[in-house]
Formats: sequence, structure tokens, C-alpha cells
Amino acid sequence: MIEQYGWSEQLAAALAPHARAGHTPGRVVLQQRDGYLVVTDQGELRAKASGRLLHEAKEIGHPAVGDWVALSLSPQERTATIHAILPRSTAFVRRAAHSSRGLQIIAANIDVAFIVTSLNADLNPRRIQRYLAAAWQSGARPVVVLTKSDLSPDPEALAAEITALDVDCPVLLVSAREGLGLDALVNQVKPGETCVLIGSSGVGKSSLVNAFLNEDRMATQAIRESDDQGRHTTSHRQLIMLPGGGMIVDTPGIREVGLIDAEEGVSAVFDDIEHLPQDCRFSDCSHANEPGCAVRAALEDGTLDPDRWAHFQKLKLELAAAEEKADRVAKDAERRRLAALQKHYRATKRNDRGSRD
Ligand SMILES: Nc1nc2c(ncn2[C@@H]2O[C@H](COP(=O)(O)OP(=O)(O)OP(=O)(O)O)[C@@H](O)[C@H]2O)c(=O)[nH]1
Ligand SMILES: [Mg+2]
Ligand SMILES: [Zn+2]
Repeated sequence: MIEQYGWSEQLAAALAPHARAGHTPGRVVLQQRDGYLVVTDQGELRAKASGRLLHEAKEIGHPAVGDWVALSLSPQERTATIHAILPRSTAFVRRAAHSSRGLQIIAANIDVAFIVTSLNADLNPRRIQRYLAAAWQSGARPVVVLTKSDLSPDPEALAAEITALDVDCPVLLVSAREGLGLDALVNQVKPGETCVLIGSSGVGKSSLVNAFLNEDRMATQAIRESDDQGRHTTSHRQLIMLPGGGMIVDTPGIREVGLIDAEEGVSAVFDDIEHLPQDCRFSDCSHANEPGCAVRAALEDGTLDPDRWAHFQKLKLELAAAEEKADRVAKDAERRRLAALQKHYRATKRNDRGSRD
């Protein structure tokens, strides 16, 4: 059962110490206010986090949809307790609005991030870039998805506009309503892989899930006519098995893209590593050959896996590069917008003068 959800040897190794304590693995498929739904080899069970895990949540966040967890089961009641979160391969993170609540993981162990924007509204390159930076940093492969292609007179031109931003990832056009482009989207997700839909309310995320499933499983709702904004129809994050063997996480529309925090994403995955350098003797330690380096000590005594350390350093570099790039692209777009405005302004002034003369 859990193999279908992407259970791997690596995860089995991570579970081993918990298995010795009698715990079994499961994957979080639904997160609600009062608890979770997890899939296990015993089927789907309601679950709650243990008190100790809640205590640790400040550091690594609460269990999130997509997380692999170690559970104790109480099969009679069809419930379970989550005792530990297995190390995440990727995580989409944002700072909770109330900072006391710490990190909020939008989804964990995501392979592909669909950055969803709808063609009935103005394309916002800056927003797309910020989502992309967050996606790269989460560790997932991003794909830009332009929805409601049926509402645009020239969807290909808009897709070309985004591709021209040098986004370095596929840009796909879809229409859930007309069933266009759906296969190309599903083909991005291999069996056992998990993708997430990230985007504002009303762009058509749940409609896409329904189109993939060929049934109205998720609630959808028309956007407001006054301002084209969505109505925040989806209220929970949920992981759904697709017919092709991949999985998809539907999420509530994100109100504020700035809240997706790329840097925190790295922290949520590499929590243990991030704190290590604090133990180095020198605060500016480069972990190369300084004496009293905690990182090298951990590498030598085997507590820090060299591959994980290398991956962490690579992500840190990419984070810096992605932020710089997002910044540059946003400034570029802003300059072009102002230039166009100026041109328009000069032209109207000329016309005004023309009509007065
Ligand atoms: N014309 C057209 N309308 C679409 C398409 N996809 C979705 N819609 C409409 O857009 C509206 C919003 O769709 P949802 O799927 O509820 O959007 P959502 O992104 O899940 O929104 P939240 O759950 O609030 O985040 C609905 O009225 C859909 O019928 C499409 O391909 N073409
Ligand atoms: Mg929805
Ligand atoms: Zn060091």
C-alpha cells in the first residue's frame, strides 16, 4: 500500500530506529484543523501529533501533507499517533502569520511544483519569479502552468512571454474546461512522485485535479466578477492519487506570495545542519581548514553525511543565485512597464496637443 505512495529504501532506513520502538510508517494525505489523515499499510487512519512532536514543531514545523511519519496505531479505533517526522527530501515553507506559531510547511517531499497562474488575469512576471525561486529552493522541479487557456485570444503569445523571462523550466498551457494540455502536465509526474499546485485563489487548481481524475472530487467555485479574485474555496491541503500513479497536492490559494520563504525551506529540510556552524570556533569559519570546525568534526565522526552536506551547500548557493535572478528579472519587467507607460503618456500628450491645434 505505502509503496504506491513512494515509500523507498532510504525512507525505510530512516524509519529503522522508530521501527525498533514499535512504530510503523505512514504518509500524511490530509491536514485539517483538528488532525491528520495518514495512509498506512492498514489503510487510511485519523492521526494526531504526539505531545513531544508538538514540542519539537518550533524547529521543524508540524507534520504536513506529504510528510512520511512514524506512527503508533490503535487499529480498533482506526486512529494513530504521529511520533516523528522522517527527514524530508524537500519542503515548501512559509512563515506563519503569527510568528509565535513558527514555521508552516505547505507540503513536504514534493518532486514537482506546478506554479499556477490563470490567463484570465494579467500575467505577473514578478510573482511567477518569486514562486519559482521558492520552488527551486524547496528542492522540487518547477513547472509554470498557465490555466484557462480557453479564455485568452492568444495563449501561445502569453506562454512565449513567460518563456522569454528565461525561467529555465517548462511552461505549459492548459484548459481544465476544454481538457487541453492535461496529458503534458501529468507527464511531468512519474509514478511514485508527488507534485503540488501552488498559486492564488481562483486560478483553477482544484479544477485541474478534477480534470485529471475525471470526476468532481474537489469543490470549485466561480471567481468574483468585481475583481476576478478567487473565493478561497479549498480550505485544506490534500494529497490525491492520480490515475497514472503519481500524486498531486491541492492547496488553498496563497494570499501573499511573499510568505513563501525559500530560505526557510532550506532550513526545514536541513535543520540539523544549519545549527552546526554555530559550534565552530570562528564565527566566519569556512569549514575548510580552520581549527575547531564543528562541521569537519561532524563529517569525520560520521554524524554528518557528506552527500547531505554537499547538497546543503549547493542549495545555499542556488538560493543566493535565484534571489539575485528574481530581483534582476523583476527590475527588468518594472523598467519595461515604465518605459511603455512613458511612451503611452507621450503619445497621448501629442494627440491632445494635436486635437487642440
Ligand atoms: N474558462 C475556464 N474556467 C476555468 C478553468 N479552470 C477553472 N475554471 C474556473 O475558475 C473558477 C475557480 O476554479 P477553482 O478550481 O475553484 O480554483 P482554485 O485555484 O482551486 O481556487 P482556491 O481553491 O480558492 O484556491 C471556477 O469557476 C472554475 O470553473 C478553465 O480551464 N477554463
Ligand atoms: Mg481550490
Ligand atoms: Zn567550521
